[in-house]
Amino acid sequence: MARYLVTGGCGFIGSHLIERLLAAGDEVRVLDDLSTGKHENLPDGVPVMVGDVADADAVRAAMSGEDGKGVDGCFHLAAVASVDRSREAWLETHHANLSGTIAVFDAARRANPAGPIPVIYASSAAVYGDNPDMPLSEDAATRPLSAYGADKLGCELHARVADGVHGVPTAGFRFFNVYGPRQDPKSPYSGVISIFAGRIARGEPITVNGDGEQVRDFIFVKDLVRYLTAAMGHPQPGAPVYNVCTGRPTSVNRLAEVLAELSGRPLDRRYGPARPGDIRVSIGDPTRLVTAFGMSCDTPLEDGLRQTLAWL
Ligand code: NAD
Ligand code: UD2
Repeated sequence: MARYLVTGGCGFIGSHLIERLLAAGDEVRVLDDLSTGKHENLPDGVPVMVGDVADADAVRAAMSGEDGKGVDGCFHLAAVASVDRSREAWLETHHANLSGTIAVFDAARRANPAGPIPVIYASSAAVYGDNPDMPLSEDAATRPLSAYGADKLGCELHARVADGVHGVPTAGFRFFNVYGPRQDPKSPYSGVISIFAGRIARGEPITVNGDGEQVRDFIFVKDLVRYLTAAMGHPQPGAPVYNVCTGRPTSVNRLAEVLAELSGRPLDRRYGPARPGDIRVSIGDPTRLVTAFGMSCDTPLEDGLRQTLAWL
C-alpha cells in the first residue's frame, strides 16, 4: 500500500484516478480549489484540502499531511483545463497551470527526508498546436497556439529541470481528447462528447462548429488512468513524455451520429460558425506509450460512449 497526493482530484480525470488507486488499496489525499471539481465526484472519506496549487505553502502542507504522514508520490492534475478560459484569463490560468506545476515539483524535492518523490503530471496534445504531421509522435515539433498549450509545454520543460537539477522523477502525459462519466455536461468549457451527450439525452439541439469534418482522437478516461498508475510504479529518469491517444480519427459529425444512435434519440444538429483557432485534425501516434507500458487505449468508442450516456 502506498500513500499519494492527487492535485485536482475532485475533477473529472482525478476522480477516476482516485477510484483506481483506492481499488488497489492505496491511500489518497487531494488538493483542489473546487473551481471546477466537486466533492460529489469522490467517494466518502477521501480527505480533501481546499487550496490553490500555485500556493507553495498549501502544496507543501498537502504533501506533508495534517497527520504528519508524508506521501510516496504525487499525481498532478490540477489545472484550468480549458483553452477558452486561458484566452479569457491569461495570467490567472498561467498561475494555476505553470506556477502551480512548479510549486508541485518544488515541494516534491523536499517532501520526504529519504529523497524526492515522483510526480506524474498531465500535459496535453495542445503542445503540438497546428503541427500538421499526423499522426503526431512525441518527437513532432511543439508549436502551441494557446496560453493553455504554452503553459503545458512549460510544465514539460520544468519537469526536465525537476529531474535533471533537483532529482525529482517525473512523467508527463500528453492527453488527447479525454471523455467519460463525470465530465461536466453543463459547462460550456467541457469536451464535445459530454456537451453533445447531455444535449442529445435531454432532447436538445446540438451545435456543430464549422462543417463538422474536423477530427479528434478520443480517449476513454478509464483507459487513461491505467498509464498514470503504471508510471508511478516505475519512475524513469530523463523526464519522459508520452502521448495518450488511440491513433484513431473520429469526426465531430460522426460522433454526433453515433451518440444519437446509441441514445435512441433523433439528432437535431445545427451548424454554427467554425470556432476561431479550432484545430482541423488532431491524431496522436501511440507507439511510444504502447511500447513503454505494454497496453493500448483499447475501449472501443461506442463502449465508452455507452458508459458515458449511462452515467448522465
Ligand atoms: P477538471 O476541470 O475536471 O479537473 C481539474 C481539477 O483541478 C478540478 O477539480 C479543479 O477544481 C482543480 N483546479 C483547477 N485550478 C486549480 C488550482 N489553481 N488549485 C487547485 N485545484 C485546481 O479537468 P480534467 O479534464 O479532469 O483535467 C485534468 C488534467 O488533465 C488537467 O491538468 C488538464 O489540463 C489535463 N487535460 C485534460 C484533457 C481533457 O480532454 N479533459 C486534455 C488534455 C489535458
Ligand atoms: C481539447 C481539450 C483541451 C486540449 C486540446 C488538445 C477539452 C474540453 N479540451 O480541446 O484541453 O487538451 O484538446 O488539443 O477536452 N465542438 C462542436 N460543438 C460543441 C463543442 C465542440 O462542434 O458544442 C467541436 C470543436 O469545435 C472541436 C471539437 O468539437 O472541433 C472538439 O472540441 P473540444 O472543445 O471537445 O476539444 P478541443 O479539441 O478543442
